Amino acid sequence: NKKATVLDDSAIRRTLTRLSHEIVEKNKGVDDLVIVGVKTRGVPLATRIKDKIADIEGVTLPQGELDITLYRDDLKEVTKDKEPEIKESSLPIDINGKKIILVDDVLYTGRTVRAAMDALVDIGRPSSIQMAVLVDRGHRELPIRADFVGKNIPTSKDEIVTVYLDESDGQEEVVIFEK
Ligand code: 3GP
Ligand code: 5GP
Ligand code: MG
Repeated sequence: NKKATVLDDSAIRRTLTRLSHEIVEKNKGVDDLVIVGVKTRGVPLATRIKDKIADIEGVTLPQGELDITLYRDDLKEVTKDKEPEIKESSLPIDINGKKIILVDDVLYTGRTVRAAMDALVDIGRPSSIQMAVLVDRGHRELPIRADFVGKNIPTSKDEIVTVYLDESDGQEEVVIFEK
């Protein structure tokens, strides 16, 4: 039950370009940055940001990924279920002293990010963890925020923000659906 397109292909491209510039600006360059995508759609977004930063700064950052399992049968029951847990992580380098840029498609309750932060500090001691998301749909249940937000989309809990990316879906669009 489609309600509205909130980002089309050019809007997604421009948004990621802006986020990439913001990341470089806020960090005064790219020293010690490591890009980490949250599976699944955080991963292609992380790759795109890494590529854009390479265009901007001439440096290709190390990239890793985290696979966080939600243990949810019904996505509506996000909060009633168990906490999300790390299933797998793949990090290319020692993250001690590194500035981690976590990348995900949608930020909602914040529980996935919390699990991701847990995993990262288990693995090493990054000097900082920053969060970049394409869409912040609100409804946080933890004191977590993103440092870099593509678009704030105020949603009701009955809505679903669906992110389609070429790499996984063969199209580029962010759409709001009514459940
Ligand atoms: P992703 O792999 O692109 O991150 O959360 C697991 C998957 O379910 C996510 O895919 C996400 O796109 C999709 N999803 C769609 N709507 C919702 C929702 O309302 N809540 C959650 N948790 N996931 C959703
Ligand atoms: P949180 O843990 O913050 O509730 O949810 C974050 C994770 O769940 C993200 O990885 C995201 O993919 C997924 N998610 C939560 N809500 C939505 C949503 O409305 N749309 C999409 N596409 N993903 C969502
Ligand atoms: Mg995601």
